Amino acid sequence: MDRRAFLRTTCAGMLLAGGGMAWAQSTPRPLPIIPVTDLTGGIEDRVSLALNLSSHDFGTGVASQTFGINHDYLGPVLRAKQGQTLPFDVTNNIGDTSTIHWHGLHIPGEVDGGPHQEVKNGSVWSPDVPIVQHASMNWFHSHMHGKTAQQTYKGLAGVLLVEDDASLSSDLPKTYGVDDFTLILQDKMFDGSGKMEYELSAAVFEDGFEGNTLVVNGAIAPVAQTVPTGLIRLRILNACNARFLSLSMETGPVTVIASDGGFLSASVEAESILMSPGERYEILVDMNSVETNALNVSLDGEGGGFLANLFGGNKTTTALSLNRSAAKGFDGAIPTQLANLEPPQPADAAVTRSFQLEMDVGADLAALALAWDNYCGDAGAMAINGQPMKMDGIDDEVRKGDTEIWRISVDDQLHPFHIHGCSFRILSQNGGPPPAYAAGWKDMVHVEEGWSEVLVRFDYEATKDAPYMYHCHILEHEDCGMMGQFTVT
Ligand SMILES: [Cu+2]
Repeated sequence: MDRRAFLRTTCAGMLLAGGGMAWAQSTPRPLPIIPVTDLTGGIEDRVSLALNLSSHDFGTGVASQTFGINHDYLGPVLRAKQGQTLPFDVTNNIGDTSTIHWHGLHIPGEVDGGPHQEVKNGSVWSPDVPIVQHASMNWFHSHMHGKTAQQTYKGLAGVLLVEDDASLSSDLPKTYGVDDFTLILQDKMFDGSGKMEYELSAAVFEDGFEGNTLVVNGAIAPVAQTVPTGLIRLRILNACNARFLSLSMETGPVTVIASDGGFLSASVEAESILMSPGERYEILVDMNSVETNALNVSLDGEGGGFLANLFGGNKTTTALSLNRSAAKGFDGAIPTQLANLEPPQPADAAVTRSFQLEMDVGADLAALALAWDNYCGDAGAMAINGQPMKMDGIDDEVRKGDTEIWRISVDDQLHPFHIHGCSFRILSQNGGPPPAYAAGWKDMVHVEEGWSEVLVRFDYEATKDAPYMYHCHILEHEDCGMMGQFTVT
């Protein structure tokens, strides 16, 4: 072992009993600023997204095999404006079939990028994607049936920021990379040599794949950023395969201004916010009165391991440190009014549907599920309403423009439920009201005890050839059959 490797092992990482290496660092590295493709000023050419085989050093000193979208790991931050149509050319060169789903966009099924819109290796998918909705933080990722988990984990994901006239003229920080930052949080597993690994067993399938190292924008945490005096805006995506992350600030509350589908009616202060895989929140950090602050991550509830493995037993660790410089930045105040958001009206619902998420189906069905291209490793199949995902079956038919109540319940464990093609409002979560920061526009809802209910309306078509999906966003559960599909006509 050479000296550098020795130092890395003793200072940066620590050996774990059960195999695998948790990497952390005592000195934060700079926050990687993901390059932005800003289309808000106009679109002249087609927008190219090239899915590539690549390699990337997360900070272990060793390159890991990855997928990237125009980059060596993850994709660019796309910034577009309401009213535009995005002419994408998605070129697949990863050596395997893939898809790119636009998570959070209100778009017809035929351009949704779900498992029916396969892009074969060596070919190009060219959807024209209309941006109809208001300002919101969305993302895109692989949705290849049976392979979503491994392809997304390897790097097929990116952020798509939608702006509108109100957000562009709002009194909020919006200078990208200066006072407005996009953070993609993920957990990774690295082997002893520092290479990213992904391995599944039946036991791993139960919880989904969980790494032991926190990564921010492709760099091992903690990372640090120097910021000007004033308000700082953090747009945060939990792009973990399976980890729920509890976020808090080193100093002061978490000031939330937006959830998955757009701005809250007013900013909400919370001691911490719980983010499932797939969720997005925007927060403001006031750097007027403090010289430093930090975004901390802890693991909520059960599941153990992660933080203990990662941080020498500490329950909380720093994802991002903010250090204030003398420079003057955004000097506005935290806004009190953000968006006009009426309370949801459940009385408008014409239909109520029930979805039971199931961790385990019988052996007969599990065998069938494999034939339907679900991937469960050594585990039995998972299902919704007794049926594992079946590509050539339609589970629900929704009438376009109808308001519906969807009631989601579980037989075990905490699951994050996602619906394509819409934003919804949470009526109840685990039998009670959602936290105030989750009371605005959402496309993800937590389901643990009892049930959760959402109020949803679909305004775009999804035919039987290009249906929408609903599924658990623990990606291994999704691949293993905890998914269904529906038409909107
Ligand atoms: Cu699940």
